Amino acid sequence: MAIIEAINTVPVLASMKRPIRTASGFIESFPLVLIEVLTDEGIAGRAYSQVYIPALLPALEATVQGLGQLIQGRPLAPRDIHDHLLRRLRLTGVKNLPCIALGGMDMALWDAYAKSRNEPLYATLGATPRAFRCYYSVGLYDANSVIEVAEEAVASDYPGLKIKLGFPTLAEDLAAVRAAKKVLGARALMVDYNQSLTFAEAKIRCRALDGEGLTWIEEPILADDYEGCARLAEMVATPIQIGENFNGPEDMERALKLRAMDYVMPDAQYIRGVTGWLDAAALARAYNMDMSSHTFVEASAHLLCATPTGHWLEHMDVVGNLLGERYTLVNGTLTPPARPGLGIDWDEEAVEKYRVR
Ligand code: SMN
Ligand code: MG
Repeated sequence: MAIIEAINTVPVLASMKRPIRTASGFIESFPLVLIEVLTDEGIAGRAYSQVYIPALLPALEATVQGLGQLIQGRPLAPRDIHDHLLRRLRLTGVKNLPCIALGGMDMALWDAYAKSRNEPLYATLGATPRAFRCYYSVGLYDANSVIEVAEEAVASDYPGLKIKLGFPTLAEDLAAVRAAKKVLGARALMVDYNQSLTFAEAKIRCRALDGEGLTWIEEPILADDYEGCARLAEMVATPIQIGENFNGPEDMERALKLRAMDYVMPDAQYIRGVTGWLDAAALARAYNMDMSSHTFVEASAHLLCATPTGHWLEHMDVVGNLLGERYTLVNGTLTPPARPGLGIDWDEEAVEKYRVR
């Protein structure tokens, strides 16, 4: 079995086609740490971690490098390494930066492992490739500006669109929803409050949105207020969606036990990479709950093929400008490439252009 020889990192600020404005923050460009795991057999596993605030990018890179020191010299066995790191980090805890650093590292390790078997990741996971339906995920747009992004979604034949909500008034939220629906017609519309409402305000707004035929209402209140989410899910007919902030499958299990949501959408890094995702997919099957992805388009395209209750793929193109070969949408669906591993191949010139040091 190959041995891990080195872990290299490159911090970048990836430009986005459209910056992401949410009711809880603003992402102009995406702070990423590109992670490369090199083995003694010359294999390079590639993935990335992302943090939403540029000022935290150095801390994330240092955390990835710290984890790298803990795994150098070990055999390329992603599950063993995952468990080793959880044990070594017991005193520190694996939440937030350690969690997303581990998640990105895990994805790079599985990329290397699949490459060592010369097969795409979906094949290593025992799955066949599927053309997964995608929704176009954008930021906060009012009743006027949302028309353009909704038209873009239709023009690219996305079967769904997700917009952010959380304007100062409910009337503005409803106006944006109705303007988008007018353009979308029968296509799906999801909304995302990014944890911006109090429970009292969430009761008012989610009930008011109930008649709008939305596919889901995402993170209306604080992501870890599972009891509050469970109460909302009981009160509101529209499905409540959470999951991008689960730090590992353990958080997901706690939320599931409380029936905190109708749908679940783990984030590939926060759920702790491929290893964590597979545990999460098993939980979603056990609770018979539809499971969607959150960002990390490239890894999610593979992982959803190995997810029994796979639902939607969130299409937010974070690294498209850095890739040598993009993941192309076909009629609003995405199929993982048949290239070995995740299929991520950085365009070195573009990486140089966006790197921050
Ligand atoms: C989101 C949050 C942070 C960065 C990108 C996207 C959002 C989503 O919660 O679900 O797309
Ligand atoms: Mg969200």
